[in-house]
Amino acid sequence: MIETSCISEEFGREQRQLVYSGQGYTTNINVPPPELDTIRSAIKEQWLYRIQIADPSVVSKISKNNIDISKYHLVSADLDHAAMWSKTTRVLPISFFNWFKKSVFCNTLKDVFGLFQISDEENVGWPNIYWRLVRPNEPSDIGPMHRDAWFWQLNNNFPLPDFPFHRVKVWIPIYVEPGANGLLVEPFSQKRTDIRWNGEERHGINKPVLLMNDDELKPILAQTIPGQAVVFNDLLLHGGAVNKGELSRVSLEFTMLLKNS
Ligand SMILES: O=C(O)CCC(=O)C(=O)O
Ligand SMILES: [Fe+2]
Repeated sequence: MIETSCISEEFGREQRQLVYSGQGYTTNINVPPPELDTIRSAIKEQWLYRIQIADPSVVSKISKNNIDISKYHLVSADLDHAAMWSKTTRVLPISFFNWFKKSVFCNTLKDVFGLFQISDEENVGWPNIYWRLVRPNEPSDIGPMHRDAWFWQLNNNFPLPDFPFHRVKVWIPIYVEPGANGLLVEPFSQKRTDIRWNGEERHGINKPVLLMNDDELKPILAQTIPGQAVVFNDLLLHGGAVNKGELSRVSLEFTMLLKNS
């Protein structure tokens, strides 16, 4: 059975206005708590499985001490953290996508934005819904401020749908401490025309480099609770905030390729 959401036309119009022509994002679309539990289980399973491959003794330590993914920083020193979490290891399996596409959350997005596909920029063969870990006080776990559109401009090998489309990004906090960690956004920055940046090749991937001084950007930390998504314009400036909390921050992301109407 396909779950249906029960949002009004007006709610949908307001959210689209916020994303496309207002502040550039909305935080009004939430993952219902039971669905957040399912997402947490799926991420934890993939996290543990990857650690099992890297070093089974760390899995024993995790089980014995009942360490949850939000306490990952307690075991990451036993692992080759920098090497083991390439993006493809964090793309959830197709079975997850098959559950997700019938979820209330996914159907709410469809009711607000219309029909969409989720992009497969890692070329794994199914839509890329992937998670991210940001440990406390680890500046190297976050990237600089950017527009997601830059990645698409720099990489012309990303598979595309067979319909005219535009992109909107979805970022969902899974374990987050509001005010201490999460996503930085600059409201209205999708409209800025003064942003200087460059492309640079690193590890065979073209990555954008921001050419702005810190005082030229005005990022704020999105105050979101677990499950409260940030749905944002492809041109919005955003980035990870250095984690000033107690827990490892876990978030989930995907890009909607929305059918132009
Ligand atoms: O979670 C982060 O640190 C960055 C997220 C991001 O860049 C995105 O969702 O596009
Ligand atoms: Fe991004």
